[in-house]
Amino acid sequence: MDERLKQILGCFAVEGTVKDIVPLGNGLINDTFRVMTDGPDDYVLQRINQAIFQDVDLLQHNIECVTRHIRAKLEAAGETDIDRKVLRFLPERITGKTYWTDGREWWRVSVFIRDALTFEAVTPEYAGYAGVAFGRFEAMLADLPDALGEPIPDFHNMELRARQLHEAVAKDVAGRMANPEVQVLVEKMYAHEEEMCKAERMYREGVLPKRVCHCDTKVNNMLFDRDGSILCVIDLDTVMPSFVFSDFGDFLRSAANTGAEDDPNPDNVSFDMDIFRAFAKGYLSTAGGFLTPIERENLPFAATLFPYMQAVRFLADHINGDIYYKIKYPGHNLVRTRAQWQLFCDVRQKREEMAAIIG
Ligand code: GN1
Ligand code: MG
Repeated sequence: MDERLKQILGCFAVEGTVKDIVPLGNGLINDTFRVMTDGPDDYVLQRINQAIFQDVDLLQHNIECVTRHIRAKLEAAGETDIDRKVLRFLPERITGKTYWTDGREWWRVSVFIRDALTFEAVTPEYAGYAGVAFGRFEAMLADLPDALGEPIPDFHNMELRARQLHEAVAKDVAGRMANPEVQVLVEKMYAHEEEMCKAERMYREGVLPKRVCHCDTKVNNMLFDRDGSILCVIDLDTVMPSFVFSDFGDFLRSAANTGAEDDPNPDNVSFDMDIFRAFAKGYLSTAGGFLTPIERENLPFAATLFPYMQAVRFLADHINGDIYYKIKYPGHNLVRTRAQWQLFCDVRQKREEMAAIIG
């Protein structure tokens, strides 16, 4: 067992004796560990990637507000088993804050939710439960009394992401523009730029609101109970005001993909309409009441936006020399780009079919 990790844990009010610390999950940003104890709870220990989340105080403030609010809502609704339905972060012993830092690294600890399942892929039935859960998550946060900051400013702002691609291409720090395939991908992305920056324009025109959204609703950020129902949504780092498109689109980007996010064979990648249908139905059952007509009619746009945005982000990171996402092998971000681009092309052809389902 890593003694340093054990020492860091000692800064938090954990109960019981630590028995083991093992890597957990496969996030692309933070480092995550499961802490086994002989006490009542196991824990999740996480090193926050401070290069990406530069204002950890703001980050944790958001998370504390959100978890407190959801907990109060669940209590008011008379729910049972609440500790498995909302995350709980431990205070650091001296400062009482929900993170510890030595000025070089930032760490936090939450209670590990027992007997929960995570998936990289779901059936239509489970996608339906996920839709219900995301709609409910957004509905619960609609009356959040606290103002949330943006832990990553303009996180899902497509205009910013497009600009970042242009900057990466102009600087070409890693010499990757020499690859003709990269040039072709860049040109293809530029060709769709105006179309895909529609949400920002609608926002400026005052016809599209921002709401508190999760902004990282990929399928492996949800915890399922043994019976298939959703326990809770985890990975709250990016909860912030955004367009509802964020949660709707990013879930489908991951769940409706018939291949992997980084599938080396783009032929495996397509957009599964059965997942779309089930998820949209579930989502509209809980979110339908608060969505404006413009939000609702643009849900098919949202399903196209996120594969596009992710392709742009992966390609920009490839061109920048792989400085943002963890990679498992050289060229991984280019492989991810190809797969997301394939998904975008496929989902885009299904816009009318999606619109007919949304109604
Ligand atoms: C990152 O940390 P993780 O793997 O849940 C990223 C998301 C991307 C996702 C792609 C803060 O999420 O925006 O959609 O990778 N998170 C951040 O898999 O950039
Ligand atoms: Mg995650």
